[in-house]
Amino acid sequence: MIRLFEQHQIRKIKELDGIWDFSPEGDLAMYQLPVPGCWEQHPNFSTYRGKGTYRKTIVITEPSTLRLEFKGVSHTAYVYFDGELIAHHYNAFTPFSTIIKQVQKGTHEIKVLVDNGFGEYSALHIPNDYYTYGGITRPVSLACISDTYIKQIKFTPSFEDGVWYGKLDVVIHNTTSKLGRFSFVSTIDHYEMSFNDVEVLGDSETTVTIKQQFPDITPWSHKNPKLYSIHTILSSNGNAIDDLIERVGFRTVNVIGTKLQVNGEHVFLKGFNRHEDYATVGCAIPLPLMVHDMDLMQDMGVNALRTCHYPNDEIFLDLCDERGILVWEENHARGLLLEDMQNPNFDKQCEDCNREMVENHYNHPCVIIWGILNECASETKEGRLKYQKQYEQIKNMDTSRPTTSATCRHFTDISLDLPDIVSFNMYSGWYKDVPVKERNEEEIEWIKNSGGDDKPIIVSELGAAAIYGYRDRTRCKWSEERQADIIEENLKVYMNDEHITGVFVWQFADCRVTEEGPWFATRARCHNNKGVVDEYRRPKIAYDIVKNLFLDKK
Ligand code: ADA
Repeated sequence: MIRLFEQHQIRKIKELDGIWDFSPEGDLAMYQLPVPGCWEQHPNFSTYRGKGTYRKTIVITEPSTLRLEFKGVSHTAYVYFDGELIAHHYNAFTPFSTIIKQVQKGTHEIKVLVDNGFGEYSALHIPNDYYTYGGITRPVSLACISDTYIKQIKFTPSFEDGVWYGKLDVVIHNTTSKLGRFSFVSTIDHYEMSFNDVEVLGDSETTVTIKQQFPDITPWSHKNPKLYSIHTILSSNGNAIDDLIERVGFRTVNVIGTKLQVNGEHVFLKGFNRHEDYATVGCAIPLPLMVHDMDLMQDMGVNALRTCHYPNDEIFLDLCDERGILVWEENHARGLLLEDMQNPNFDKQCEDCNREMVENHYNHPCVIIWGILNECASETKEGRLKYQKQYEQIKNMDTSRPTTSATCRHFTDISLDLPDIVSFNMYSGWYKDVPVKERNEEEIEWIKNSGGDDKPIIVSELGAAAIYGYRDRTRCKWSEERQADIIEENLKVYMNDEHITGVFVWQFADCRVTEEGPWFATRARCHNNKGVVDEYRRPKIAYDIVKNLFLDKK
């Protein structure tokens, strides 16, 4: 499944989910692995870090132009079509696609060389407090497209002088060498947005922008997540040649002083940090387990989610759109020191991730905040310049959403003036036995005097670890009782502080961490054990503590 809704009625598309042949580097043995899937779920590869090759043959029934899209390959992919390299992509958490022209009728081979290794060539996937899995971990689709097709549409809602507007950008890609003239019609509810004469030069893209009023639509909100399908049909000489269906919502997100507003109303975000990680399937979480996670989080009374620390599978964002969950989606980075940020590949790999994240997830009404660079070197001058460059890149792509970054550079951060919202990670009671309330007051005072004054403030992480099933009446650290106590004390302080507009518990579920690097020493079971449920989604005592506090907070 690519999305929770059909995206085409004219374009012929099929999903390449299923069983692919797989062989690890240097091994002639052939395995059959599921796609999407992590190779770690096979007992021979549960800790395999390196390269492997996936293969699948396809049959094309007539000469075609093909569009091959991967929603996620972890973490580096080299894609070959009949032995010819047609695409390369770095980063497990963003999609990529490629056009294959003049494909003849017959049988063809798709081969994907996948690498989840660590090294200087990978600035973002590094040994870390989460696991970098290996495989074609998100869905794959193959479409037969017309030589000129709809590359993407972007829909930007706005509310001006009491009326809803929609700005539509339609990107048309002409893969032929000749200039072409086209028209398109986009329908959304009973409204039409059309353009009758679009000229697209050969081998180029043209973007057409239309803005119009939508007087009687229903806004999208947490309480009433009203979605609209927008169906765009591209025509040439009066014949429909391609189409694209997207789902959108009419909502605005604004920062007004210290307040975060959705549709002009102040919101207090109550949510979890959720890694894409599940005991038996790794990061390739299928829909039923995504829904299970969502049901558990909503049972605990969330209205928000932070996609720590990378862009999520778009199916999960579809689910957030449908359930009215307010999402802080962030680029891929966790805890990179300045020396990590000085990796020669860092800037480009971040730039690519930012672009792919915003371009592909732009239309989701659930995404209300773009986050970057969790706990990276924002206390350094060189690091600040990198933060500044990435905030600017994101704002150049999207001015409709505020930005933020979760810092842990307490009292030393020199970048708090850059984002729209200031966010900090705080583990009072776990890493440091400090009084939560007093420590929070110190933090807020420092933020206000360090560039964060008159901005909304979010506690982007708070929590403690507990080993599932470890009960101890001494309530010692690592017991479920102590985790519940620490989370309870922290939530009570932050949810009753007028300076704070949101909290994200770290974390929803226990997740696997890498054995490489220092993490094994402080991460029993090679897991980050700060979930309120374990990796099998078995609830700890903290589950009901969070549930009671979130449900009580109106
Ligand atoms: C940091 C980091 C998280 C996780 C957490 C922890 O705040 O952002 O990814 O590592 O600490 O568990 O200590």
